[in-house]
Amino acid sequence: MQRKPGLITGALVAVTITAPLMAVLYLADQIAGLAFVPYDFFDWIGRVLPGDIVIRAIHTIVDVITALNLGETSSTAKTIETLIALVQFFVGGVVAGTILFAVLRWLDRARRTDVLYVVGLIGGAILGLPMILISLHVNTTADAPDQVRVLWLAVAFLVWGGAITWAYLRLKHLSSPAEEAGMSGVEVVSLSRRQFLVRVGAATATLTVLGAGVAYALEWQDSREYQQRIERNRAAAMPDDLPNAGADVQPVAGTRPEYTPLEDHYRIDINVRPPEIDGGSWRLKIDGLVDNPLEMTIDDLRSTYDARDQYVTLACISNPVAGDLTSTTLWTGPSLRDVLADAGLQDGATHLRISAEDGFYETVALDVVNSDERVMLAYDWDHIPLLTEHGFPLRVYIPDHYGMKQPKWITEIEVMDHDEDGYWVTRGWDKEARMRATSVIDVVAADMSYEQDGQTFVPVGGIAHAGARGISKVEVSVDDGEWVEARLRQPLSETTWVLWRYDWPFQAGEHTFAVRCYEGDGTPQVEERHSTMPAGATGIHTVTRTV
Ligand SMILES: Nc1nc2c(c(=O)[nH]1)N[C@H]1C(S)=C(S)[C@@H](COP(=O)(O)O)O[C@H]1N2
Ligand SMILES: [Mo]
Repeated sequence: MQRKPGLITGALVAVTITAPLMAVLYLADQIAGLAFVPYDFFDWIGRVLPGDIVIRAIHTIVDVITALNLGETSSTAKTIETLIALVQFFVGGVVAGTILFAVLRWLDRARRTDVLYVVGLIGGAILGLPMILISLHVNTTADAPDQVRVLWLAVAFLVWGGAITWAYLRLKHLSSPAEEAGMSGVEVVSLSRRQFLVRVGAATATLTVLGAGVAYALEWQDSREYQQRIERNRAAAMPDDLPNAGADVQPVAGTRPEYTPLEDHYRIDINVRPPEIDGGSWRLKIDGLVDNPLEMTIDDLRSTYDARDQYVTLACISNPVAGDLTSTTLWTGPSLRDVLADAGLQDGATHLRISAEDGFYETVALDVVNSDERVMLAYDWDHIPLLTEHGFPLRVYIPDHYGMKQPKWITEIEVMDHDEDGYWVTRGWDKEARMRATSVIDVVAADMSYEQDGQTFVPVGGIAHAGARGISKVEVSVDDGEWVEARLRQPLSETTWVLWRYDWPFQAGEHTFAVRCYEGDGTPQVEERHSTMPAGATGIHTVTRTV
């Protein structure tokens, strides 16, 4: 009698079959625009988990990146999310494969081989079906037709189940030394079983490395072309055009760029990979309580309405004090109220629900839209059509509010007679999400010190921002001394951050620098330390330096 292969063997088989499945899915995604389900699965989990868990998880990721100094927060966070997505799917696949192996082993009492194969295929279907449904539901990057995607994924998961069955049957017929020695109850992988596993493992490892390698190269090529597109734009639009080019207060070297290079603009959204929208077939729908529902192409929007340019500092509500989840660029597009006027608002209309390709949505009161021409639909950033990451082909701008109120990749604007909570509000973030006043020390430029009238000065510089409310004053205090006013550079616009500098009369030693700001109307920033949850971080930023 043969001794059936045990569960450790089963787990090894599951590993050797799940890894190439992932590589092949990735390759197919890169070559043929088929969906890469591990990302879809991760995105789906993020959408269905209870809001407080998701918010806490994001908060932890931001904390870890900040504490360990892992680099720019938003791109590092995406890398971490990508890794979690891959590990999660791999572990899930290995567990599922091991369970399938155990089931085969348990059912395998003189049953026919073809029955076991049917069981294996059912196992593949049980794993694959939910993945197919999830992918159809959340994927926004695949460009292959739905039927092709379904067929492809079905085949891939059935092959996965079939391959595990095949490995089980092969292993079963290979004897183990334990039974030769008459032992039982101890799992020993025999030489021949081991040889089989090594051979299968080597083959699938090759497939995995080759598949993933080629796919990665293709993805890298794409991102390089993307980068080149940004660089061409950089050469075309130089910062001399900036409206405050003649400002007399110059930024201290080491202060963050006043106008963020486009590729450095932070990116936050609920997708491992940003939705890829075909600009040609995309339409903006405006419906609900309107006299004439509209369906517009991006060219309609460009040609029908006057565009306005607005320099904007956007910030994420998850941005900690002095964090890097905030950036500044030029937004271009029509006022939302001009576009809405063409749809004809009906009596009783009070709110808009703005929905996006990725299932994200937010609401905004019509009073806000109609009273502020700066509420706009933006199709360009930094003089070029929105990059995929940042909402191509269309996003909305709502001054004075955190990014969570401003959907990217928008597809529909529904006019309603009531308010609704948006995506992040239902998950626990603040409903208003009004930007907090905040001020940050970017640099204590000891290497830029200079002498004047026998006194050495060290320039200290940074930013202050209060949404669309402006900054009237920034003050710096050294070693808990008196608050001294800093000089403010004329900002790019009333909706961007303000660069400030304070030329500090130098004293050698270790010093602690603190900064605080006042809004346009004189309201001081909140000095009390508070975490980002639920309404945005507050607190004084301090840095300690030995100069
Ligand atoms: N469709 C969609 N729009 C979205 C989001 C999203 O997840 N999906 N995230 C919002 C959040 S939380 C922020 S902070 C801003 C960030 O915009 P950016 O990535 O272009 O900087 O996008 C907002 N718009
Ligand atoms: Mo955000």
